[in-house]
Amino acid sequence: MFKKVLVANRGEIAVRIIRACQERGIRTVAVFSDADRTALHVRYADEAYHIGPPAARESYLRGDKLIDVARQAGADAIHPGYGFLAENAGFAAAVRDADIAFIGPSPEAIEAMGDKITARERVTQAGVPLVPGTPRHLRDADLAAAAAQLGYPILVKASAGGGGKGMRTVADPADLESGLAAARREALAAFGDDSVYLEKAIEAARHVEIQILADRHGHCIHLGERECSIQRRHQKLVEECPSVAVDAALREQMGAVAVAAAQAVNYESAGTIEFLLDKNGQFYFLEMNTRLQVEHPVTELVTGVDIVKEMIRIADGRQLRIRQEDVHMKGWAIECRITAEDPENNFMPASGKIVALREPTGPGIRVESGIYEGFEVSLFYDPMIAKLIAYGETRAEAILRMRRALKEYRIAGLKTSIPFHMALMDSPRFQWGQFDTRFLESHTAPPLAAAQEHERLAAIVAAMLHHERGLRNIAISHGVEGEQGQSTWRRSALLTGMRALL
Ligand code: MV4
Repeated sequence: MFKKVLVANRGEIAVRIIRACQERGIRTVAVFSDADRTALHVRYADEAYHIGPPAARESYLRGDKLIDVARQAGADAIHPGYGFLAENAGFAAAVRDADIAFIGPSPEAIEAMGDKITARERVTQAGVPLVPGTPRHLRDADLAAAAAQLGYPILVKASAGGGGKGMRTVADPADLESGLAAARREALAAFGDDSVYLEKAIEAARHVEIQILADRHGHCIHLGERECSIQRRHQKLVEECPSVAVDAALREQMGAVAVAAAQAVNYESAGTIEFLLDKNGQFYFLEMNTRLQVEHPVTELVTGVDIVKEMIRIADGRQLRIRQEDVHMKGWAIECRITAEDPENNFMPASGKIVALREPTGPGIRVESGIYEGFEVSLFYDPMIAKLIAYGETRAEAILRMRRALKEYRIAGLKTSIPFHMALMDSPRFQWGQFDTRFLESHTAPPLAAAQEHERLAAIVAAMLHHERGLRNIAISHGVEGEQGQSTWRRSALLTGMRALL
């Protein structure tokens, strides 16, 4: 087993990896920029090395320096965490060439999945479903014919785009010509390439992803799904495991497809296959994340698997010791990303000294934090400063514990996303699990007539009170559209209903 691991990251994820190493008896090496001299990961590691000024490209992104430090410290492995160099195939290759183990997938797998077109080709051959669409580089006349075939609404996507950039919905054939022209203009301005392609628009889609683990001996398993539809501008804010939209049969199907996708690139380590899931339970491959993800703890709590420890074992060449039939999902976990952002001011990034800090604890609560009282949060890095994860026997219990923990949480000195999460946990549509990727963007849904809503809520609460356990999800109604004018009564009725399920 490795004797010493260098953690090429900062913040909560560096702390998480250091903890896994400590438990395994592996010594740890931290690296830090000028902004992180006194950071938590530096304090927790056995040794720490300064790698440069605050700007990431001069510190945490300097692969050459990181490898030098690993050599100097005598580390036999490097864990990249997420972000920074985690999905940089060149870095993974350089680490390998330096005779240091990379705790992650091979450079070849990172490269194959990092390129959208290659990834789609490789997984299609393995039978993974993609959203029906056209090839790239068709002319407008051919695109119009293809659109008619696919059926409206369609989505125009920039060939060179990604992450939702340069995406545009066309609902009506009459708008296709102008939609294509506008999309080409935007694509040219953003990517220097006006090539676009079409996909059938998946309406009211959820973002559901499958966690996989694969060793280098050909074993690959999945650890079920995570629901990640609560996003704002493609930044996830809340994740949960399992998803209210996935039952055991769908989980088995999606899991098998995810394993096939991973095997298509001879994947090794922990990885995630992202899907769009539509209202009818059809799912479509989006992309594969070839790294440990921010939201891995929700899967850990529900499956009991320590994903970071498994990554370390796998990188050491061991065989997976968990078989698919040994993976059982029990209970429900929800994660709120605590960011230094002002939710009341368009999520404006915040910075400053943490002048007071009280982190929640108690039953079912896990906090993954990169901060302490006195720490200075800068604007140099990602705004996520901690993660709050609540576990419960049921989704309702997880939500009630999350509410309780959010109320206990005190971070003084800068604005955080905590008030946003409090409001979200009290939102009926969230509580009922009735949301998709548009949830945070849409303020357009008309509120139901008050009386109708009242009646429906009464029926829901009555049903909840009459159901004993066994209800894993509190989404027992069709849910209401919109939530403007949420009354105190409404809120307390839901809480009563949820508490009745405990
Ligand atoms: C889609 C889609 C609906 N239909 N494709 C956005 C980012 C990019 N990776 C894929 N995205 C989407 N592609 C079709 N054919 C809806 C989205 C989408 C989305 C996907 C995942 C997570 C959040 C999202 C938010 C808005 C739109």
